[in-house]
Amino acid sequence: MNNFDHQPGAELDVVVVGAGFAGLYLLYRLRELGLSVRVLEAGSGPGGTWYWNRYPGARCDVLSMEYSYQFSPELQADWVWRERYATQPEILHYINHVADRFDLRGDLQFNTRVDSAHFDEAAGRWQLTTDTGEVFRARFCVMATGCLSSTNLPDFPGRQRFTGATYHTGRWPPAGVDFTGQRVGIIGTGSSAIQSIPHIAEQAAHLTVFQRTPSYSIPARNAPLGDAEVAHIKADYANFRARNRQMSFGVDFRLREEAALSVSAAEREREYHARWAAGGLAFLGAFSDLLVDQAANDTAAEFIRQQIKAVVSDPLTAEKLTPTQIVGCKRLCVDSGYYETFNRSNVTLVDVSDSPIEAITAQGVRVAGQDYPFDSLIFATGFDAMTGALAKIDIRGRAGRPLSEKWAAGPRTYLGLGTVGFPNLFLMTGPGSPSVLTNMLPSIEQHADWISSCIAYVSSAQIKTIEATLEAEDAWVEHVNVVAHTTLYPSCNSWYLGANVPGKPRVFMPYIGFPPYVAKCDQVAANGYEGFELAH
Ligand code: NA7
Repeated sequence: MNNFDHQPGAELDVVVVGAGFAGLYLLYRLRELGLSVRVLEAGSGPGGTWYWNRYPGARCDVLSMEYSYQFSPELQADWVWRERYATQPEILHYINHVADRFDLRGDLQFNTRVDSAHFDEAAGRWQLTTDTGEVFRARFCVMATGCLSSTNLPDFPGRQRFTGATYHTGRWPPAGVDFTGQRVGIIGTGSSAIQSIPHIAEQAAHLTVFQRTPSYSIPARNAPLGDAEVAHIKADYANFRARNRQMSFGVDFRLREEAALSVSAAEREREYHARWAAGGLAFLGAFSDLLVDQAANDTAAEFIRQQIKAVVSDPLTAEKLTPTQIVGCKRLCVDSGYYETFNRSNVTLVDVSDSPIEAITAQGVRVAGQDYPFDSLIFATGFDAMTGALAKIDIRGRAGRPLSEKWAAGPRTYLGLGTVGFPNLFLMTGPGSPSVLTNMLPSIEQHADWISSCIAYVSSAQIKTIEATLEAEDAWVEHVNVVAHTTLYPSCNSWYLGANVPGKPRVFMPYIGFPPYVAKCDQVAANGYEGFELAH
């Protein structure tokens, strides 16, 4: 193991940006190679999205026995998850445990935000500057900056005028917030809002929810993990993991092979009821064609609409909460008591789909001429997903060309791992890779394994630079797009498409299909990194 003690201005083999799940595991792999590495992280500790998203009720929507590293059999044998779906504090505890257990902290530098990353063509080095005034030079630069790390805060007129407290779910104060006795407003009804609303409603004197688009949400049915269930998985963890890696999303949705309309209406109803009762994202595995056939999707959507109607007592509120779009097109939410919360007398739903938020005033929020006064206002308005964190860094490649200029019409990558004009730069779970349409953990491990093997190969073969070819990149971008258009995903205004951020180019960013993607990456490596130019 290399315990490289970084001196200011010293040359590194690799500089990694971000100490979330991706940055940590990549560091582990690169250290095994004996490389000098520095991981730069804006937060005061490891965890990435799990460091920042501390809002009440924050939880992963992938089962904890799956949402964890698999690179170390000892780690996965020893670690004990307490609940089916892990809470944010438990996940953060796990990440800190991993940092300690594998002695990673020596190469992690916190409270350091990377401002720029420029490729010095003459020297063949990346040079990074930080908000701490430091400069780092390295042969390779890896952006492990996360898919959901750059918050989206819409420019509501008058936003600065509000005199009460404001919060963004993705930048929650570590000490937590006590809303007892307060009038609280929350803008947004995506996953973060759906998880936090039931908790905030229990504390606040009154909670007002501003909804632009209703989301579909499936009950989590969270519960403590039973010893027998854990023992069963742990007895054969490696095969459990191997099986799940063969699933399209890298996670077991218990996919049923029939098409929705190939079975009787009664059978469909039975299946949906069973999935609703079991809870979670596996609802989407009810039939093989829910995400590719509109008529099939309609049957699932209609089932969920009926559940909302059955849970929410006030018919007008139920109607407002009822989505009309394609289910699963925007990320499906997983909740604990979300719809039930609207039966509380201290919760009000305000539909802003027809009359957008007019202004934020000193006292609160104005919609359609009506003022809603608050003590605290929460923005649950999501993220500039997948490209947002990269866009915040001044990244420049050959001839000083900014990445923002190259990606002006949307991100262009080869395999989501590299981009033409930016040699020796790797992206982890970048646009064009399966990333957010998978269980992130196996995707992260697959990328870290691939990138570290690639760096080992390039270093041992005395190759100076590795860079995607334009031909390979163009073909991959086209392929990602073609695959996306065989599904229903591109048909709604989701963050997968960048549609949630005004002015962001509308491009479907994740690659759909984990197993074919892994096969392609393996084939590229086996063929001497085909599609990349290796320059001596
Ligand atoms: P999401 O899912 O992007 O949700 C953001 C919410 O904020 C969504 O309901 C938006 O409505 C709403 N929003 C955004 N801008 C506005 C404006 N200008 N006015 C009113 N409402 C607005 O983010 P989350 O943090 O909840 O979840 C992100 C991911 O984290 C999630 O998918 C999981 O993977 C974990 P819209 O739907 O755009 O009409």
